[in-house]
Amino acid sequence: MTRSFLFTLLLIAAVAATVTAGTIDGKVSSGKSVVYVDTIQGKTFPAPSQQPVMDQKGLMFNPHIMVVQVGTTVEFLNSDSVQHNVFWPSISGNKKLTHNLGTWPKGEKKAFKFDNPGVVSLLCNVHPEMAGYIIVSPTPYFAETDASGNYKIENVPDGKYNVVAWHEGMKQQSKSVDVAGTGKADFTLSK
Ligand SMILES: [Cu+2]
Repeated sequence: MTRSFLFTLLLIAAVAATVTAGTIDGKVSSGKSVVYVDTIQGKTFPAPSQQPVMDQKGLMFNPHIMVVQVGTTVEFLNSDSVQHNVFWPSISGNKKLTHNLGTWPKGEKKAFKFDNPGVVSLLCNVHPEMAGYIIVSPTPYFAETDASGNYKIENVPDGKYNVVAWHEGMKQQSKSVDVAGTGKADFTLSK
């Protein structure tokens, strides 16, 4: 490797670090929520290679709420000794995106790739009391709040974005945020 090539690499790394250094933070009312940057016009993102696991354990979806980037493949695992089913009636109310993954026994899993952003309401037709959520974010810029509602979205390039806050059982809310190094958005959600 020549010295000038190395220098160019360092320069590229430095510029990249500067460009991706931004954050959006704030607070959402009422407990655990999900906050994400909505679709950015003319921008797509490569599908993540990570495959998170949505477990069914103790007759519950675990985690109860999961947030992933669009294009993510989620593995649905059954850790109980009873059979579980996984289906969703819609994604963000769009019934055309309904899907039934089937029913399977302990230790087996099935994968599904989420190519449509939105709120996936997970249900099990064996146990009507079971419910979970996968929030499919259109961008890689998302975060879950802590229990008191604080969140921080990292690595957001400078720009103007619509930021969405979602909470189970509440009306989701969208706000315009300018990020110049940092951006801030607080949300008060209601039913
Ligand atoms: Cu079940």
